[in-house]
Amino acid sequence: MTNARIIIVVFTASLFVSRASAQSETLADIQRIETRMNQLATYGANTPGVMKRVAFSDGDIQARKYITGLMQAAGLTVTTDAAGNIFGRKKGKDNSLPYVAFGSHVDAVPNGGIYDGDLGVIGAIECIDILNQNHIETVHPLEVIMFTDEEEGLIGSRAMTGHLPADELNNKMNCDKTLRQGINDVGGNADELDKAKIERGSIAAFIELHIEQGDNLETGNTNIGIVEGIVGMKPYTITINGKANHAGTTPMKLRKDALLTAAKLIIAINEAALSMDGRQVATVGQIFVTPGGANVIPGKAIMSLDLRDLSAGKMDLLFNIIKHKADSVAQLNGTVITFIPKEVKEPVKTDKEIQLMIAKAAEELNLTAKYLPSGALHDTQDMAKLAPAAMIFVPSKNGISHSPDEYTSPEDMKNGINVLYKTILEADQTFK
Ligand code: HGY
Ligand code: MN
Ligand code: MN
Repeated sequence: MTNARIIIVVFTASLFVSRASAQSETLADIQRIETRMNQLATYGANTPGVMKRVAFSDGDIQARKYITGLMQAAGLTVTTDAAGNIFGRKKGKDNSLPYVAFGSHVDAVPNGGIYDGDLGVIGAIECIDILNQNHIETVHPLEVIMFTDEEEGLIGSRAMTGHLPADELNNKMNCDKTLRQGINDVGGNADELDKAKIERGSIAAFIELHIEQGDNLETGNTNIGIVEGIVGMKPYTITINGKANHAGTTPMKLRKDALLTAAKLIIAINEAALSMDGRQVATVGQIFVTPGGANVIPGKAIMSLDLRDLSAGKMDLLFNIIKHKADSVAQLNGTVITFIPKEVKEPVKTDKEIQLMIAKAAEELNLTAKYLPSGALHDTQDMAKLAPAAMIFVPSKNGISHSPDEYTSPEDMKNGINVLYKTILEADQTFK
């Protein structure tokens, strides 16, 4: 047989072997993913597809039990830390090495959707199942993390970084419990939060799969988002003190109407955010008015303020514009406006090396990918304080999230999980 023919035979054989091994590699199982996502979605939903699983609620506690069962069935050793974070761990060849970690959260906003966070937790467990099916033992030990109460201030991941101050434990949460009660109800120990703190170096790399919660991927017809940065957030509680009085006998010019001031301030906040170039955002999501009688001029209003941008300086500038406008509104209305700052979340750049791993994984899977920032907060921004960290996004239909209309297709979920799986393997080979 001539040399040329031998080369062709060898080349064809090697092609066959590589294609066969590629085909023999098990990847994400859409049926299993959908079954688990649909089961998880039943916990805390009073009507199908409408999520009420706020942290520490009965639905959250049921969801935690379900996820713990899936972790155990995948052969993971499951533990809960003092903040109620759940860890599913799998040994590697060298357990002296730090963990390659991945995960997300299952708590939801009131009346939210069924993909925000859930996909990252179900996807993480799916990756463990795929590793088991492929009989792969990684070099590093692996750690699936399900964080406590991501939606009300990155509670669990902040506890892991030691930034959950004890004075927050008395805060009332969406489930109507104090944070202390909630943490204790889900198996944590609010009096020993310091034990939840982990040191930099105990995790080699952290990756989170998440829905985009925006429409960049869908409008760009792109399969995968490689998150280059996560916005920071400057949250405030705004109190407005006026004077409650009779709605019928108080002349318009003598009123100190707290709700009128709030209304004008909300418009001023919106105008301030629109007045600057860039992607900064400002939101008033909550407002409480007292005394609340239809025939009583509102004496007090309390509202939330959520400022976000990739630049901390931009957020400061936006706040100063808002504060200036608030001073003139208060003066005009004879009311007093106070801004109470809450825990600031710094903007975070994700790890470039893991970004490249995500890009490589997408390419290997013949998926399109693009770099983009995250306008939503994520536990990844806390994990980035502890280890190289990055995020994988998949498309959200019409860019909708924090709403019962939130939707991500099974194909997009499968793509995201396969990219997560290959990124985990690459991180295992790369990080020491
Ligand atoms: O509010 C957020 O950005 C996130 O979804 N918790
Ligand atoms: Mn989320
Ligand atoms: Mn969310």
